[in-house]
Amino acid sequence: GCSCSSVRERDVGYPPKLVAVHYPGMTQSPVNIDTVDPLVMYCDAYLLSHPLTLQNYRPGCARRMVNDGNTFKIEMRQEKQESVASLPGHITGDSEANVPKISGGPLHDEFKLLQIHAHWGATDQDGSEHTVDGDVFQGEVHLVHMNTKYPSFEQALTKRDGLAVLGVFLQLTDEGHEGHESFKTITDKLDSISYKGDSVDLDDNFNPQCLIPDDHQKYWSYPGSLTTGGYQECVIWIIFKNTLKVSHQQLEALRSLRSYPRGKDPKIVRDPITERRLSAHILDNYRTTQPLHKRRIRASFP
Ligand code: 1SD
Ligand code: ZN
Repeated sequence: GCSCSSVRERDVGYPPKLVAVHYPGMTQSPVNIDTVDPLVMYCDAYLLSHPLTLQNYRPGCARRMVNDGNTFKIEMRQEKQESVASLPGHITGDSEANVPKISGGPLHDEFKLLQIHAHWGATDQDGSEHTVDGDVFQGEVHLVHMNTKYPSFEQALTKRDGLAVLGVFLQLTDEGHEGHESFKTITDKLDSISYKGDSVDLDDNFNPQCLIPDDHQKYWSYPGSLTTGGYQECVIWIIFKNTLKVSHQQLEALRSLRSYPRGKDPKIVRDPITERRLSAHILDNYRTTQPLHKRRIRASFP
């Protein structure tokens, strides 16, 4: 037999017959971002000379926010008829040309924003998917973009450069803080999507730019996978160095989302020590870090 397939089998624990090109393998996500080890991390001059560009990140591009039982999800308008009519500074055009897009940096094509969601923990000790030098943050927002050169999301899932996901860490600030002003536009609405299947229309003021941290030219990038579902290895990850600062109340608003539909209350399971509700809420919806294997991580800054 081929030795590489037995290595893969040992590493991921799947029978070889299930190992397809895009099946969970050697480029899984999330990972720990080791900023110290020069065998892992390098500053890439190419990224320094090719700025990451965000286009059409402006109000009016989001349609609604839903509770899908695993996270909140902000869905973007994709179609012509979904455009907001002639509001100054809002998306008014007649085509996909006005959908938020990213390009530059590590990306060789244009990628359009499909949806935004987040991952968080049951406590402040957990939450983010990626870690930095072993440090965990309290949450992580993902802005999921699809390569516009592929005709469908399903096709994109089968390509190494099918998706580009921007990752933004949510970091708890000190006590007594109102929390991040723009993240508030999300957390204030979570009350109205308490149950799985609930959705709320987003007013035309929601601007995804509010989730992009200061100095978005400082980021790490590496090739990886989805962190849910089929774990397809189709993602160019871009993780911003700077974080969004959030309050305890804002984290609690995330933790109060329920994982079951209205009226279908499950038997509440409580942790015997903390008495915290375990099964009823969306908690710890992050995947643990995966081996880096032969990958290196590029930094866009020295
Ligand atoms: O968790 C999301 C999942 O909800 C879905 O959005 C998927 C494809 O868009 O992406 C994953 S993730 O890898 O962005 N966490
Ligand atoms: Zn995600």
